[in-house]
Amino acid sequence: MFDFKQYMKNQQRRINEKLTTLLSKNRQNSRLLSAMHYSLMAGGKRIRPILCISAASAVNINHVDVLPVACAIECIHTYSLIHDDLPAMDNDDLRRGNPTCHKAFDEATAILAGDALLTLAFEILSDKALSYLPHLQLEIIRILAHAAGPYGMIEGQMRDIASETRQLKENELEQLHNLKTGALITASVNAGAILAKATEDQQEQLNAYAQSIGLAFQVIDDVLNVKGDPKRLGKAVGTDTDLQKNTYPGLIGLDQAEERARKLVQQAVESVRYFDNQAEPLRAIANYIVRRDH
Ligand code: GRG
Repeated sequence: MFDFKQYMKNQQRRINEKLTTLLSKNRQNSRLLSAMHYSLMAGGKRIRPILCISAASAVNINHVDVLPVACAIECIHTYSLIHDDLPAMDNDDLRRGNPTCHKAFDEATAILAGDALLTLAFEILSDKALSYLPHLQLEIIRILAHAAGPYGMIEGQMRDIASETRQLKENELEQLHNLKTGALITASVNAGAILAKATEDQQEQLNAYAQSIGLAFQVIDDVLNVKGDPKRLGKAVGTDTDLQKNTYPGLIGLDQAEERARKLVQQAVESVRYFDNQAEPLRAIANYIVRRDH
């Protein structure tokens, strides 16, 4: 029987150890590295890097070591959270139960820590010491840049901000969520699959899996912003309503939003039906996404 809790714990430990080595040099003397470390090691769930690792294992258990790529993805994710919390964006004081980066340090340091995590990610990804085939390494760099950039997460964030003053239609909200949250989640799965040399069919199935969980993840994020426990979430709730954000509960109601997330997770699990037991972590992560309380 697959032990999901233990699996997550083991993967989180591996990721945390690797992130620490990637960032350790002379941190004490550097305000910038301290701020990067502060946000990177603040207790995130590591869902995206674990998805990358799990997708690679689903394709080939003896896969190449994707841990550096997984860690680079977490750097990109952490940068996006630091910048999202800034006064010019969501202006949040708490993240993962701790003061946000700009509160713990200052605004300029937080901007620079985010910038530095993003650029560090691409330094890690392009390291020539990595043992990947060069054309695969280049392809994952392209996929992650695309997902994080103006055709992915940043465009999603732009639409999120621009739509605060008007009601979106459901298809517009879905597109926004797919860009803001889904793109990096999908790229995490696809990067793992590509490095493990997935066939075209496997890549398509994993891509479908990732798109479904990417949207489900954001729908549940919207739901938690309405009915989550602030202590468990480590941040305030009700902020989407205060900022007049377009959300699934706001658009289709809380129950319908939860139902939509459940359906998406069923679709995700269905997408990986031809994979064997090695895809158990992917199935368990999909189910965890609708059950999660933080
Ligand atoms: C500022 C360029 C830029 C982009 C920001 C991802 C994003 C775009 C903003 C984050 C805002 C937000 C709350 C989005 C909802 C989905 C999401 C990314 C939640 C946080 O991810 P988790 O739950 O966080 O994986 P942890 O803390 O576990 O790492």
